[in-house]
Amino acid sequence: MKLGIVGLPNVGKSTLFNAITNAGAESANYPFCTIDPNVGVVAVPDARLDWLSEFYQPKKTTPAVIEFVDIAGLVKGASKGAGLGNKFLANIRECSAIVHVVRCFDDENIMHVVENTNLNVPVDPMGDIDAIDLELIMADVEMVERRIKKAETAAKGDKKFLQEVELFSRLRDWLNDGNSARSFECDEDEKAVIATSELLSLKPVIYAANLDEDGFAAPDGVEYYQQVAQRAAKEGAQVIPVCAKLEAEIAELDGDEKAMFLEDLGIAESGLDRLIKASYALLGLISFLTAGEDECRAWTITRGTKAPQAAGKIHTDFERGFIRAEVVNFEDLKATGSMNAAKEKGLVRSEGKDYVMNDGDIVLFRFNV
Ligand SMILES: Nc1nc2c(ncn2[C@@H]2O[C@H](COP(=O)(O)OP(=O)(O)O)[C@@H](O)[C@H]2O)c(=O)[nH]1
Ligand SMILES: [Mg+2]
Repeated sequence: MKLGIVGLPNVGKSTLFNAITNAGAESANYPFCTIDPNVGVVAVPDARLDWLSEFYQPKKTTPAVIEFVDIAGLVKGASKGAGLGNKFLANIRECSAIVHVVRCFDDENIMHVVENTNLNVPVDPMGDIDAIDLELIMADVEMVERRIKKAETAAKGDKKFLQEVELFSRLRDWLNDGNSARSFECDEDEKAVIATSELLSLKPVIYAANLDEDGFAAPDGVEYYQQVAQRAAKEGAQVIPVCAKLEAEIAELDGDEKAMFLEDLGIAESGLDRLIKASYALLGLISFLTAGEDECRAWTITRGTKAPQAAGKIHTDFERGFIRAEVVNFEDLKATGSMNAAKEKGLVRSEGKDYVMNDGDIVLFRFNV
């Protein structure tokens, strides 16, 4: 599952992407952090995995990863073919969620452009968000129009498709009013139908508010940031303050240096780490862990996954021959200090095939094939 980094030109997308890719390179165990120049794989920061790795001193530590794509070329008019236009929109279509970078810093040396890439206009986060949203919405209108036509044709043979015509017509009107598909109100069945249409403005979004260093140190006092935060709150979306330039510098530091640098800045966690974690959550992903002297590892599953399917992430045999899972949640292990102590306290449970995995479960699967 990939996240697309979108935004107007010069808002800091590539700077942020490079920071992300560098951070990936730093977590030594991931050999190919850049698949192609615009796609980067990054380790998901996980204090639990760090703790386990410290505890077991394994030969290998393997983090969970997610992919980011730097999607360049979006300007106002892209849905009509301006900039990289449709190519850009196709790139977003392949992503499961969107990180929308919004420029929240002034810098007279860096042009702020919205439509004409030669025309410098004042920094305006709300205008930027509207401009990008509108491109996604206009692209969606075209998709929905096509869907309506198809349903109309199908309805000639089977009346049940009239419902689809009606639903997508309502959605088209909503989009035409400048609203995102995300905020379209309908019942669960209708939602499921709309979900099959791969609309851009339906994808979940996180706003990355790109501030300068001073702004990043105290984002709540920055007017630009407040605007984005309010907008995000209204949409039920998250906003993460970042300073792309600073993140790029932080990403070049190793573990201890990084901790010291952040402490100097008075922040507990880099914006990038927060963004990566929030992105992971936005995709509906959680991690379970396996731990031992050979390897400590975080595995990615979607929320709601049951034990046998989680086992299948490790090996298909684990799923096929699943017997039970021995589970202790990380917090219980940490509190008791060791696996044996956790066992003595009865905190290591034996779970069957209907067990729904929790984030941070440490698991040993029993199987027989
Ligand atoms: N002052 C300042 N400049 C930044 C920041 N982030 C990016 N820039 C600069 O803005 C310019 C455009 O950034 P870039 O990442 O290439 O933007 P993109 O077009 O969105 O990919 C570059 O010169 C960056 O160095 C920031 O946080 N503060
Ligand atoms: Mg760029």
